Order: sequence, then structure tokens, then C-alpha cells
Amino acid sequence: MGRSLSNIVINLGIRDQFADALSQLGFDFEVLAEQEGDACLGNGGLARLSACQMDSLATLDYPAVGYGLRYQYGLFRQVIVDGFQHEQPDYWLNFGNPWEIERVHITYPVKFYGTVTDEFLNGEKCKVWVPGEMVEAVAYDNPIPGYGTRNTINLRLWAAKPSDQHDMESFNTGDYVDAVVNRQRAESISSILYPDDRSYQGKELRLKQQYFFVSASVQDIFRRFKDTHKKFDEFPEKVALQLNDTHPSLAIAEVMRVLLDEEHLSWHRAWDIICKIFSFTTHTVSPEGLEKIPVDLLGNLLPRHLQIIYDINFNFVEELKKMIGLDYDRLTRMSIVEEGAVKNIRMANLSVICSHTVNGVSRLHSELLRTKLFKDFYDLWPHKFQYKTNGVTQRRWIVVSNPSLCALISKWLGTESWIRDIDLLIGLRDYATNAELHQEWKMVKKVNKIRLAEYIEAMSGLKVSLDAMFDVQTKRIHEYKRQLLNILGIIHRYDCIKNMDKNDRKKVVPRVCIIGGKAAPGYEIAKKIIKLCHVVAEKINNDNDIGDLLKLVFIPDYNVSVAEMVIPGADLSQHLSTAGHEASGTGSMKFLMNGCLLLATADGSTIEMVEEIGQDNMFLFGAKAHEVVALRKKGPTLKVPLQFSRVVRMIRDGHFGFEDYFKSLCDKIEGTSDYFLLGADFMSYLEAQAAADKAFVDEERWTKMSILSSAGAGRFSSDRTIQEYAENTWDIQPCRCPF
Ligand code: OAK
Repeated sequence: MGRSLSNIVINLGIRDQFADALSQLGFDFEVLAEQEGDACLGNGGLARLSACQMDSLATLDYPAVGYGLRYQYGLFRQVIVDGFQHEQPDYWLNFGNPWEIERVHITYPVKFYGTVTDEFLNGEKCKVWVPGEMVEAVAYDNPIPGYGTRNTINLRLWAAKPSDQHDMESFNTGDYVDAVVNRQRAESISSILYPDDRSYQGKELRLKQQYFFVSASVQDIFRRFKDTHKKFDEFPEKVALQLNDTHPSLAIAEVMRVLLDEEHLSWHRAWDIICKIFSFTTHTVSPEGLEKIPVDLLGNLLPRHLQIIYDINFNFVEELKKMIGLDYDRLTRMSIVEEGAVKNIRMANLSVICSHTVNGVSRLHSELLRTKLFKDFYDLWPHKFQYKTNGVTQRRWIVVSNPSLCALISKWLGTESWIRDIDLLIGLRDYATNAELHQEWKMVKKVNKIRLAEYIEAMSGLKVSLDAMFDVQTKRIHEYKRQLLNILGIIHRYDCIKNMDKNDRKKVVPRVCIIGGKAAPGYEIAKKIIKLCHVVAEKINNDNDIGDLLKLVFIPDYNVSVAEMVIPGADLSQHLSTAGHEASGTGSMKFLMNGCLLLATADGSTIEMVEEIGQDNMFLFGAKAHEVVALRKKGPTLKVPLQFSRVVRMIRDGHFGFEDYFKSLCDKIEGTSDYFLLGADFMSYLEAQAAADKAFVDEERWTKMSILSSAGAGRFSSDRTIQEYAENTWDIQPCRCPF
């Protein structure tokens, strides 16, 4: 979520009154707002997408509730020591959280472990789960006010507390110390966010977190429904559950369990409800990214849920056999249960089978889902598959974070309505060549560059030139996002400048290259990329011969509030994922809205950006998604450019020191190991960079491209995404506040 103060007072329409009131008390609003810490309750794109979507749901008056975990420790704080990433705990609740309302009376018991027995109720056989452990989920509400509406929705986060019944036995048997330790174990469920956004380690605590979150939320949903409704037949009309990736997909088994074992519906009726209420969005491209839960782990922690999942799978496979016959390969692929040395539950298969709609997050992503990841399912149920290209909220990413641009856009469009109706941004196109707008547009960029330059100096002591192109790549560090390609490009640029004579140097476009992002604590290669960035920066920034022609800065601890400052100050932003690997990407949308030019591969949502703003207004490069497989097949016969081999050699030869440490990194991108095709895309990348340089020196052209970038950003508002979900997936109407 990042910070809340500015966002909240702006959405409530009381920012100026609030600032006045503060100034009467002797405080400056801007200064005060900067004091707020970030709520970092997620890892990256997936979580921030939800935050944007909550803002849109509230603004568009949809009756929605967001559920999540109230982690005591959010995402680690990244500290850089000698160029190496270190992780420190983010104890964000240390000074309290003024935005949350603790609902002491809204608590639910959450059960774990134990056994399942068969019992008879009114002559009917039923299952009874006798749990081995119980904890209490306490609700903390975080209000999300919409913009220009009185509608405020709720983000309900659950914290784990020991239940009064928790291990009472140990107290009774006099094992006092053990009993207290066990109570602490309960609190540990919501204590920490797993900082690795993609690898599933089959850890019990993670599974406990997922079920804790799901169980409390499902109980809350049933309680609310039952407050006003008697018959479960109405449930699908009133409830739509959106699975944001597979992380909450245990909800399927949980709803089924409640309907069967607690509400005593027949399997047939319960299953009918399940199929009508769930929809699933996947946010990943690679099969390895799909979550699997070891059967042993699940069976031990949630024995009844495992039974239910097996039953769902049995029915599904039987139906499937009727449809496709005994095609065992396909049956094996589509089964929810993965056989093998370790038996697993495939949460994605469960989600696809039980959801009425499966969404991808960009058009390309959806195509990859239909033709690769979920091909078998698409062939069976083509009608389930849709896509909703992601979007971000212009309230946070322009109005809050770039007030000067916000004022400028409103002035030229003659209205503030674009803040709720983003399509109006297109009106800026009419002034794309207007000299007066150009002047003002450049002024706004300059103000934001000054703010960013001051931050860089305060943080690193490095003074950067405002005349230089501010070239930014900020996102989680991943091999597929290819921060390494950026660094290799920077080394190449450095090497070229070093070999230039005085005259040629005069033609070099000065650059300040900014890289930022966190690496998962156990992701060694990603950590090496961070260190490489630092050693290269050290060399370049201290080379007096280079001066302002090139600077490299690593911005530590990239989070929402850092992004709010970095994005408006960027001239160019880089989105370098190997085509076919970024499901959507949302950072690019924030840069685009802020009039920052994009240098990018044709991947995820970038492809749709080209359609909106035109290829001439972006710097596209690299292999296309359909070419990537063929390039990989070429393997050892693939020729890499000399320039590429040269920069890798510079690292290997110790030009930047630490050559032993970087050996494994270099090995990963040379020869047949270059899975993400840095070598194959290198020349095309350098050409795109040269095109960016050429455009930058033509100020008029650059400014026009920048205006057209903002003007074309309308499609990438989360308002559009949410509207599409409301209409095509959830079938819900806005619900306006009557007063
Ligand atoms: C994280 C863990 C598991 C699966 C997916 C993710 C994730 O962060 N995915 C990201 O989701 C964003 C929002 O849809 C997309 O923009 C990114 O491309 C995608 O990598």
C-alpha cells in the first residue's frame, strides 16, 4: 500500500483544507507526509496491483472487500553494505498504525491439524474434523476512500492471536513455559511476509498463513451473507470471490468444506455454488511459477481439505474421461494431483477447474495461457478464458506523486475530470506540438528531476547533472527482467566513451543511469547483479575522465514511496524482460503516465502500449515472444556480438574487481547457458539506446513523445481493468452512496 496520508486526503477532497489546518498548527503538509512509513505488505507487482485495484473499486463505487494478512514484519528493508544487499526486518507497527481499526469483536477461530471422523447426523453420514490446534483471527480494517465519491471500501487484514482454547491442556498439566511458547507459535502465523515472490519451498508456515487468511475471510463472508439471507441458493448472486493468483486458492476447498460439513448441503449443491462464485487470475508465465503443495504437508495440516480436493479431482477426472477418453498423458497433466516421488497438489489446476473464469493480465499473457500453460484446459473450456490487461491508479501515480504534472494536465484539459475518467487524457494529443505546453511540460520534468537529484545526493553523496538523461530501471531483481543487460549496456557505453577522442565525446548524450530493486534473500544470482551494479558504479563515478557523461546510481530499498519520487523524475525507463516472461508489468504504466519514454521489449502489456502511443514514440528492441523458443534452440550455434563478449570479458578479467565472485554470473550468460538471451538481444538493445540518445538531443521531439506517452496512458488505468472485471467476470453494478 505504501503511504496513506496524501492518498486519503486527496481522495476525500480535503487536501487543501487539511494543509491549511496543519499550517495553523505550525506544520507543513509536505514535510509531515514524508514522515509516514510505507506499509510494505507484499513483494512487488502482484501486491501493488491489488492496492491500485482497491483504489479503483472504491472510486468506481463497487461494493468490494479486500482481504489479506496483517504481517507484523512487512517486506525486508534493503540495506547496502559495501555493495552487497543485506536484509533488515521491517517492524512497521513499532509506532502504531493510525490507519487501521482493530475490530476486537470480529474474530474467528481457525483450525489446523487433527483428524477427520465419520459420524451420523439425522441418519446421514457426515465428516467431522477434530482439529489439533486452534488460533484466533482478529480483523484489522483499513478504510480505502474512493476519489470523488463518498464510497469507502475496506481492506480487512487478519492478525493471528492465540485462542483461549489454544493448548489449554499444557496449562492444565502444569507445563506453563511450554504453554506460553505454544501461544507465541500462534502469533507467528501472521508475523512475517515471505520475501521470495516466486519460489515455493513447501514450508508449513507458509501453508498455515494461506489457510489462516482463507479460513478467516471465508468465515467473514459467510457471516455477512447469513446476516441477511437464509437460502444458499442466493449465495452466487451475492458473492463473487476473486482468486488473486493461487495463493488464496485453498478457499475453494474451504468453501466446499463449510457448505458440506457445516451447512450440510449435498455435494451436488455445494459444487454448483463453487462453480458459480470463483474466478481466478494468474500472474505468472512460467510453469515453474505455479504453486504446488506437497500432499503430505497438506494432509497433515488440513486433513479434511485434502479429502475434499481428492474428491473434486476424482469427479473431474471421471468427467474428463467421458470427454477425452483414456488419453493418459493428458489426464495426468490435467489432474489436480501430481504423481511422483513427492506427490503434490497443483493449486493452479484446482483453480482453473473450479473457477468460471480464468484471467490473464495482458493479451500476450492470455495467449500464452491458452497455448502453453493451460492449453489442455483451454481446449476443454475455451469459454472460461479471458484477459484483463493490468492497470494502475492515476490517483496515486499522478495526483499524489506528481502534483505539478497533475495541475498541468488539468490546466490544459480544462478539467480535473480525467482523475476519474482517464480516457480524457487523450485530449493532450491536441497540444502535443504546442510550444507553450512544451515549455511548461519541460518545467514540470525539471522540478521532478531536481527532487530526484537531491535525493540521490542525500543518499549517496553523488551530484548528478540535471542536463543528463535520467534513465531508470526499478523493479524486483530477477534474471528474466534482465537488469544485467542494462549493466552490460552501461559498461559498453563506458568503454566506448573511454575510447573516444575529444570531438566524439562532445556528441555523447550525458546519462544518469538509475537502478533499484530488491533481490529475494536466497536468490544468489540476483544478489550478484546488485553487487555488480555497485562495482561498476564505483568505477565509472570515480573516473574523472568521464565526468558528467555517465553516472550510475543504485537506489536502495525501492518501495512505493521511493517509486513515487523516482518515477516522475525519469526521462527514460527500461523494461527489458525476455519476451514472453513478464505476464504484464505495471511499473511501465506508471512511467508512461508520467510522460517518461519507454525503452522496452515487446513483452506483457508493453505490446498494448505500442498500440496506444505508436512504435515511433517508444524504443522497442529484442526478439519477439514467438522467436524466443527458436533462438534458444540454436544454443551453441547462436552467434553473439563481439561487443557483448567484450563487456563480459571485462568483468571476467577483473576490470571492476571481484572477478571470482562474478564468475558464476558471467557463466550464466555465455554459451548455451544464456537462457534469457542477453547475447542475442544485445545489439538490438544498443540500437534502441542509440535511438533514445538521438531523440533526447532533439528537445522538441522528445517533449512531444513525452506528451504523447501521457496522452496514450488511458488504457493502463486500473479503473479500466476493474470496470472490465465488474462487467465480464463478476457481473456487479456500482453501488452509489445515497447521500
Ligand atoms: C508473484 C508470485 C507468484 C506469481 C506471480 C507473482 C507476480 O508478482 N507476478 C507479477 O504480477 C504482476 C501483476 O499482475 C505483473 O504485472 C507481473 O508481470 C508479474 O510478474
